[in-house]
Amino acid sequence: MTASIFVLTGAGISAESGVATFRDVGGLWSQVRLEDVATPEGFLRDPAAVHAFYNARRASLRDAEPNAAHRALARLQRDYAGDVTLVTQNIDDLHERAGSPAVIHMHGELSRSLCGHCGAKAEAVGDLSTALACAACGTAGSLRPDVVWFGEMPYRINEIYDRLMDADLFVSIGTSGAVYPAAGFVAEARSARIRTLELNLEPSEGTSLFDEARHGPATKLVPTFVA
Ligand code: BJW
Repeated sequence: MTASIFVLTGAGISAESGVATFRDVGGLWSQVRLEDVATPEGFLRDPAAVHAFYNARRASLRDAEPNAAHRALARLQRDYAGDVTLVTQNIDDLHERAGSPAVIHMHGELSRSLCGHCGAKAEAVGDLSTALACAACGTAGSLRPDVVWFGEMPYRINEIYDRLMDADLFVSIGTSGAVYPAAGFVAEARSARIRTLELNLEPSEGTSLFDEARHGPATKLVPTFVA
């Protein structure tokens, strides 16, 4: 039987597309406090500042292009005979633009808005601001980026665990392993005797838990893995 593959990606896979990571030197968390921009409390305190942070990232994403690593994973999803589950922590759309047919965005998507009042989700066309009203319920000032902040439940988590437990191989690409629950996937895969492989620029926090770790840029490592 053909092996099932579960792939987890993080900010490192988009780094060579010019999208900033969080915890690398010069990364986003050295420029802004995560408590201010990536928590529900930060948004309540200063929604305009949080909108400005995500609007700037949405605008710079328009100039970014998928790289060889995104394209290799799209090829794997299309051509591999077995199941390939692609879960990303990234809120960019570079996997989709590279041609990936199915992507689970466990931390949400920059291109979408979420109404804090009625829960409606919509395409975020242009900048979000406190002046906008929700198209579904009409509440003014209720829109936020549809992303998962600290203290919130990642999306589709039960489906993710089900797919992880069904896999024969867990591959972690471009993530520091600092943020749960994704950081715990390697330990859970190991306890279920699923083979584990890390592809990352440098050893992640959980590197010793992987059966195998290859270190280098994603645009080199991922195409080699897929070939
Ligand atoms: C390259 C490269 C190249 C560079 N090639 N590689 C104590 C213990 C355990 C847990 C907790 C705890 N206290 C609190 C928690 C929970 C908390 C948490 O994990 N906190 C930690 C800080 C400890 N987690 C949560 O609150 C989560 N929710 C939750 O737990 O709900 C309860 C629950 C219970 C049971 C089951 C399930 C859930 C929610 C977390 C939400 C995270 N949100 C963010 C922001 C999203 C929106 C946005 O983008 O702004 O998600 S934070 C940020 O970190 C973002 C990322 O997706 C996430 C992970 O970052 P990532 O992708 O790993 O990036 P970096 O920068 O850290 O690493 C990049 C890596 O790439 C590096 O290793 C580089 O070397 C490498 N790299 N260039 C290859 N070219």
